[in-house]
Amino acid sequence: MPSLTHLPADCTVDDMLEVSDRDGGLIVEGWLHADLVDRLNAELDPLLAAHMGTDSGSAASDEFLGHRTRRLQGLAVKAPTFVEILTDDRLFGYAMAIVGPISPTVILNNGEVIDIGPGESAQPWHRDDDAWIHANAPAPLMVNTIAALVDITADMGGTQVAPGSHRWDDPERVPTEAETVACELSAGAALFFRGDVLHAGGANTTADRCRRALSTGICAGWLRPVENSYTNVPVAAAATLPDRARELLGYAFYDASSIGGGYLGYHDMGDPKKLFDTAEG
Ligand SMILES: O=C(O)CCC(=O)C(=O)O
Repeated sequence: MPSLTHLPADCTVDDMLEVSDRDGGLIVEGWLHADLVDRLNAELDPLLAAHMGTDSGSAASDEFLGHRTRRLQGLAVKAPTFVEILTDDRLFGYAMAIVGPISPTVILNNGEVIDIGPGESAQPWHRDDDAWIHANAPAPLMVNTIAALVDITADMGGTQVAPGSHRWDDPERVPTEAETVACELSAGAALFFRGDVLHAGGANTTADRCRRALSTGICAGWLRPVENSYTNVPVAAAATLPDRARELLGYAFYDASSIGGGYLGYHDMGDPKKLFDTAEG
């Protein structure tokens, strides 16, 4: 049976890249400290309790997202502890190393709590990169992480992964059960994977346990992300955040002139960072 490599909490980005290149994904134990997980969960508890279900306006999208799955975005506003995760050096380093060959900067694709409830069925196998079907780039368009906010067992809907599927020639190939792993994660551990790896949220066959996890996806700076951070985290909220968080939320100019590319994301013909200039600065 295939497996994913577990790296210790103090692993380096280079350690992660070595495994990621071979398998497409890996697990970092203890990526989030227990106190951070506790703080984030305390912020999320009332939001998830009040959750009304997903109504995206598209039946196909709702089916994909899951009728028994509670999802939350806009976390930099709703659950400020998320900003500590968003600005993590290793997440940034992993994303830049993998997406950097096709983009000088990266932005947040999605910061999303995914709470898979009892009775939820498994998602279809997919690659995150397939959100942008015509991009056809020579490197992954994004990386994703699924961090466990509770202890996650396979029967709660642990993420299913097909290790090595980033190297498959046939884009239509569907993994057999023998080619897949259902990730079991201790609270605080995180699955890291490239956007070209086949994966899916698993079925939750338990009677009463929710699989609470945080997906933090980072994509090329020139893409339209899954999450609309400008509406979810408007300017006034972004103004309170650290520089890296703002940049990852898209409040930064994209300049690819050094690699023969163009300029994107002007605010009023300038760098959106000017929005945050202080009178003194
Ligand atoms: O929840 C998971 O484990 C994976 C979710 C996922 O792949 C998605 O929603 O696109």
